[in-house]
Amino acid sequence: MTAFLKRLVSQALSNLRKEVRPTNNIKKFATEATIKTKPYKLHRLDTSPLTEVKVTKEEAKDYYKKMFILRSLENATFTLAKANLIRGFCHIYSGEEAAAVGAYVVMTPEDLVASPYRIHGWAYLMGNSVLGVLAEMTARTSACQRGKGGSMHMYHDRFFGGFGIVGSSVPVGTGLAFALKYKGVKGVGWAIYGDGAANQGQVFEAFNLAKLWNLPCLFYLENNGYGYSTSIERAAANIDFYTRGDLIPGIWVDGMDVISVREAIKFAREFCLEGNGPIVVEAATYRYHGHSISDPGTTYRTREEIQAVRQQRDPITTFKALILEKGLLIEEEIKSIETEVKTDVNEASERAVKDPIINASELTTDIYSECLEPHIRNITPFNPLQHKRLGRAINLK
Ligand SMILES: Cc1ncc(C[n+]2csc(CCOP(=O)(O)OP(=O)(O)O)c2C)c(N)n1
Ligand SMILES: [Mg+2]
Repeated sequence: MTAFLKRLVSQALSNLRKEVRPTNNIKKFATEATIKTKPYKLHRLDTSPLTEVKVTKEEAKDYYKKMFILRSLENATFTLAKANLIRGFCHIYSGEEAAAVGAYVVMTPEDLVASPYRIHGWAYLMGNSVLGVLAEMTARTSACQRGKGGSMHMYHDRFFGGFGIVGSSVPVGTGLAFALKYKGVKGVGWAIYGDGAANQGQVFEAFNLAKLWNLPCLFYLENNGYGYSTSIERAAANIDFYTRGDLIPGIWVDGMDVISVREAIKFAREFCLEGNGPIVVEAATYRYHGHSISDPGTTYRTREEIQAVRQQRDPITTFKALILEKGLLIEEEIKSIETEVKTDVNEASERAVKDPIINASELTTDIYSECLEPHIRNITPFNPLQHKRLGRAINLK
């Protein structure tokens, strides 16, 4: 009898244990998870960024939301441009979200950034609102630079733009690093550039000075596989861009993986701040749209290629799958982030075409920081335009 009872009790306990045994469902409520990064490639470095890291629920939520905002912002940009509500140059960043968000989350307020013209995402991350960015392109009063910059030239407190001359963000970023070192500020100067820009002469001049003067400069290459309409293989004799700083160490990172980017950039920032001088980080990413809004982007690459990246390596869907699998976020939380972002971006997008168009008098406003001449010459000498000073066209709210 006792043996029978013992068996019964042991059976009941075993059943109970089965019920509370950790299952996939329980994993869904993790507040922190260990994540393996993608392999890095190194140039002139003995140590590597971390390959296994902790990611908290809050971080996962933040990165997912930021990437989703960037994608939604660009979807809205594309729609407005196709409807001719955005005129002129317009370069879409979709596909490259992990490269920006993974890097941005490591920055500190001391860092100063210069970037190329594909900047809507960076302009948002660096402090502008979605409305400010969209309205800058539709030339409405809510624009972040009062319409003076447009798609390629957006700025913020420590964001120096937005450079349309390919490669020119590199010497400017190097200059920012010089300024930080000169002033004794513990920050890093960021020179963000593209794979096309990487072949420019000024890049190597900047590399040389940065290494010679041991500047805390992070040369951050967003390699999206293509220049204007030319693949890296057709444009560069050496496509291992992370090795092209010569004596400057470099890291190659999978730029579609937000956590790997974060770790590579974390390592690179510390490297600079520890007095080791400049470093190159190459993030291998991909752009889904054509070079600009006027390029369908399918004459020099196949639709299948784009489709394959979207399906297999998309930075947002792969991160979503990872955080769901790790239990950092559940489906409902992801849905609620997406709904909130879509609503906000839709509202911003509507306002970006409803707010008043910027007055033409702005054309002669703030051309110089000090108006030495009261008037600006017009198309004829008889009707000069008044020169006005309103102050910095940077929206710091
Ligand atoms: C000095 C200079 N040369 C050429 C151009 C024309 N141009 C505009 S974008 C571009 C390609 C740049 O490619 P990449 O650096 O890879 O940036 P991505 O467009 O891929 O972001 C070229 C050649 C320019 N704007 N400036
Ligand atoms: Mg490119």
